[in-house]
Amino acid sequence: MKKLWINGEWTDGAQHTTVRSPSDRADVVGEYATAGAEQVETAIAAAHQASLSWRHSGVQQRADALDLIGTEIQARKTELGTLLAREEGKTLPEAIGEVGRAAAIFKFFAQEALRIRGDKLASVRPGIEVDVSREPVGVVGIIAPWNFPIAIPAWKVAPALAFGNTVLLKPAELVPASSWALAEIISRAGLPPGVFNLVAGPGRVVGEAMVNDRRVDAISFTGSVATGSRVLAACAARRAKVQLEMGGKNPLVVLADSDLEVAVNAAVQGSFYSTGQRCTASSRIIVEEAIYGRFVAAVTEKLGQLKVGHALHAGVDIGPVVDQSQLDQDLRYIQIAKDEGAKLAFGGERLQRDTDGYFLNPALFVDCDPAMQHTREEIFGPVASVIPAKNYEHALQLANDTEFGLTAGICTTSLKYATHFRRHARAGMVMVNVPTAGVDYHVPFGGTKGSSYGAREQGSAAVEFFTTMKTSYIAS
Ligand code: UN1
Repeated sequence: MKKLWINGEWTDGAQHTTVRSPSDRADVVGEYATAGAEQVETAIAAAHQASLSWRHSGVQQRADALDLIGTEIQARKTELGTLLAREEGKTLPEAIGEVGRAAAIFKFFAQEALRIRGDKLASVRPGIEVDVSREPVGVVGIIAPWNFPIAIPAWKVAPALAFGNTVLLKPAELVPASSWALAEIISRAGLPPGVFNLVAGPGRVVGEAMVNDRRVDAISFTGSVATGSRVLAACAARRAKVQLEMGGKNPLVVLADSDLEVAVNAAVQGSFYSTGQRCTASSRIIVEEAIYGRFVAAVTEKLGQLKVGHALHAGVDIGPVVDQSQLDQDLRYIQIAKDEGAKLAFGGERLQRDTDGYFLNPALFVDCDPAMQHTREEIFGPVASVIPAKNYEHALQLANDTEFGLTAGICTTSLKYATHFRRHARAGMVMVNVPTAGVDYHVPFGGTKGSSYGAREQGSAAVEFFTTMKTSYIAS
């Protein structure tokens, strides 16, 4: 049984959960403790107490700890990637890549700890100086999703610690294993007790307690729109700082002048890799009429070459769906699309493999109308809808016709259209000739409209959320 890490001690939970691999239900990844009200209370009290001194800790101490964590993650990336692939179902190369990303994030924020800047200005009043500095927010509650079991915890935990906050990490219920492994590494990095706490468990126990407790100064959340909205309401009620990363219905525009191979790769990778379970996935592929037939034929051919199967098997391109309820959701939307009259050009059916897993053939719907429900709501699976566009202007209008605004992609060889799209796409991230999913770790991440709320994550933007400003006036 893997325990919780609270106040510098491995602690029993109130209950436990058995993690099974979505590639093979017979493969038990492990037993993980889950917190009840008592453990959450202990963790919040510990994080609060630790915050009183950790906020004054030296930046070299923080940088050293984060660097050590990053180095160990990197050294163990195959082992940790295997664990991640087993618990979440992304393929082994994708999982190892994600672990490498987590390592890089810790090393990046080790350096960022040294770059916390302030400002010094003359006061408008003679003989007075003004000093603007950044201070830790205090206790940060982190609520992570299941689709990036180590990278997302990393990109919230690392900046929180780098900027002097204490942390309560609640991993998604489906994927406690990677967070446990991360916590075990962090437990040996020399942080004082209570600075980092792993409080795995159900949202209604752990999440609820964190978002409603006055001792938790800030909440960083990635997950669904429905849960994000509840988190926001709870934080707003007690005026806690909050950042939310939620859904996407990201468009990939393919213009007639695009390089067909580049466009097909962007579409297939962006829509279906990681089993389409990314908030950055391209789920609406908007294609100019002049290239429509050739593009659909090429994507369909490419999908026929992909291997769907066990996440750990060599040569597999697409792993299983994460669990039964996500599979049910994917199949429900596939049925909705059929009922709405969208044409299924490829896949969409459950696949049987040697092991008992949630395998789904990627689904490509074509000739979709932008009013259809499946083209408007986030599915979070390997399902993409191709929508025809008359020309660039029409494609841009379709791209922006969504309540979401995370990423928006365009494939074109035209500088004019690429530039226009960059300026007019209503999204937080724009991709030109690259997939909408798959982002760098050292630059800001986040969206507009219904996709995100609050300060951006990652890169140079992370300091905004994880610090607060103090303006001092000094008369000498
Ligand atoms: C990526 O596309 O590399 O939950 C990252 C998600 C996003 C992360 C996507 N928050 O899918």
